[in-house]
Amino acid sequence: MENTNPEKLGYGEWIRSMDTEFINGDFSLARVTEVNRNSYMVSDGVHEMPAELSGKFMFDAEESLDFPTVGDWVAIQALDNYSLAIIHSVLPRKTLLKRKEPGKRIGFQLIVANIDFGLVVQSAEHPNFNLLDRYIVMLNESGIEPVVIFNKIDLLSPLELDALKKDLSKFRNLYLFVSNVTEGGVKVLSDNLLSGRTYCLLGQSGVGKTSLLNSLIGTDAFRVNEVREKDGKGKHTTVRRQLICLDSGSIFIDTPGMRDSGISKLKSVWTKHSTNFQIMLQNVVSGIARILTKRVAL
Ligand SMILES: Nc1nc2c(ncn2[C@@H]2O[C@H](COP(=O)(O)OP(=O)(O)OP(=O)(O)O)[C@@H](O)[C@H]2O)c(=O)[nH]1
Ligand SMILES: [Mg+2]
Repeated sequence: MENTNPEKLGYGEWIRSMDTEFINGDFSLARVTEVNRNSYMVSDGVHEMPAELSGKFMFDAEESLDFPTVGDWVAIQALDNYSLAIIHSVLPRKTLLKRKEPGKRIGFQLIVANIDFGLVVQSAEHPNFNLLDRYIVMLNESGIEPVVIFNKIDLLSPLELDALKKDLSKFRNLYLFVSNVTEGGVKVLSDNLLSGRTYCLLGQSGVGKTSLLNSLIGTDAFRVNEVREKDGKGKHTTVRRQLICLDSGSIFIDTPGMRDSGISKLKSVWTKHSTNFQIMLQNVVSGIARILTKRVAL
């Protein structure tokens, strides 16, 4: 692999174990950084370029699951001095986050692939425990570690913060409080991000996912927008999923706020009394414990 840097994109042992089967001859390895309807952006860690699917790929693809999504590793052929890539195949996925397509009986919309941690962001001012529940179920079913983040704590009075902590007693304090305004909690998160791991920001529009990404990067690189005062809901500022490499070595995927209906079809199994609740709680615990205590060098 000359003049490429897949390590920057999270290339590690897992993908190394299978890339020789897919990457040979004229093909090289890249990761999908953006999807816009049927056009793609891919990166090999040095060059980011638009990409199209090969004719054979289009012919062979049978269902939505066969198509690339953000975070996928793909075998490409770079053309015209890296101005265009042809995608020949999608490498097997470590994890896949998907949801049922609205209105269709069968069929999935792919959200992101190959992520290690799902950062579920909520506004501390307008928490939605029901939705949080469903995000955790969705991540759990996909084998992705959830990390729960309550943002905008600067908007709460000390009394309101105490009340929220009480509501959160079922998390046994395993969540992070952050503020992009005071930057409280941002350093804790940033210090504990693992190099080479992929994190996906999830949550309703307006909760501050992109703002958190900007705080982590330390610039206003990505666009954010005011929320409606009435209910604190956002206006869907981020319109597409995008993969970004942080200087610290971790990889982030920002997503547009999912409409609540998008995941409301999921049956919640997370009730206080079920065994599943205990299992999920343990997963949340291990997810956060891992993010907070381990730094893994790939
Ligand atoms: N007070 C306060 N406002 C914040 C904080 N974080 C973000 N905001 C504001 O919340 C609004 C929405 O932020 P975004 O980062 O665009 O939210 P988002 O979750 O990316 O929204 P979508 O892209 O629509 O999904 C903006 O006006 C931000 O300035 C915070 O910690 N405190
Ligand atoms: Mg956004």
